[in-house]
Amino acid sequence: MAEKMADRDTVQVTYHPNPSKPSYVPPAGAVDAHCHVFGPAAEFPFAPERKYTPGDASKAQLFALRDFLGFDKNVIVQATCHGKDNRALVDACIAANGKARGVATVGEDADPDDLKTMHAAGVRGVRFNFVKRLVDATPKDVFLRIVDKIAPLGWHVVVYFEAADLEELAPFLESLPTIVVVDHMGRPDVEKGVGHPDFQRFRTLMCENENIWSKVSCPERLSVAGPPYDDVVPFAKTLVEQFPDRVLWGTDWPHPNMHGKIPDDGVLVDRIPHIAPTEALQKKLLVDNPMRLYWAD
Ligand code: 0GY
Repeated sequence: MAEKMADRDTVQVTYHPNPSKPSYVPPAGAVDAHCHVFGPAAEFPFAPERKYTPGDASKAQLFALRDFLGFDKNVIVQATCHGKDNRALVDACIAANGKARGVATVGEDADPDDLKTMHAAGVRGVRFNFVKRLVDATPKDVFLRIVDKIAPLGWHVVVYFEAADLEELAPFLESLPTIVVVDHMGRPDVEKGVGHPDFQRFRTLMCENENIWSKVSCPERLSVAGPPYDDVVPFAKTLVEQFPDRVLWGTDWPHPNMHGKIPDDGVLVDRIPHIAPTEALQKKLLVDNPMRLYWAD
């Protein structure tokens, strides 16, 4: 299901001005493992090749939301609107004082010294984006050369793609030597149901490749029913129960491109006990798994 894109240069503020306080209290040390910072544009301009222009969403706002929702740490993921300019991400990671890690976007020409500097700031992975409305295509051999550069640092690869593209992408994903984290469960079409061959293909991919993880995030993007996103729960719950040690959860704040359907972050947090019904599963999802992947060193 494609998000509706606004005109490229129309500034879209896509976060709730006043999210509700969730009833669910995350375990101590919980990590929001998928969120972004945007700008401020005056300090960190958006990329000329961007496909949308978000409103500023600063590190201070992100950290305030983290505390308000009962989380302890963030994994900040480079969004396409900043292209390969990771300065806003690195700035936020440094300012978080050990409470944030980052996933950057780099090119095959990335300078090894710059990668080391990013590592020191908290970057632990790179993101490869295959969503056609967000990026122009990058050849797979370029991605493989990037992997050659980042793998020695112990970094992993985060991939974002639509369910319809999985069949074509699977051999590439299976060839990657690092941990591979799939954003938003590979964006299933929730109207097809968890039993559909498309979602089975995704489960099989995870079954057969122990290095492939999934974020069980973004019900607000995938839902047809709308809040509280009950139609997405079976997908996330299936993955959490089948792969409890390879799932991550994130708010996706500030929800790029969700203009018109801006989610309440408190409602998103209150979905967690529905997708991870036991305290043991919640602790793996929110603490143990992200700590192992992002805070091992
Ligand atoms: C997300 C989703 C989106 C955008 C980006 O990098 C991005 O621009 O990730 C989207 O529009 O689906 O994961 O935050």
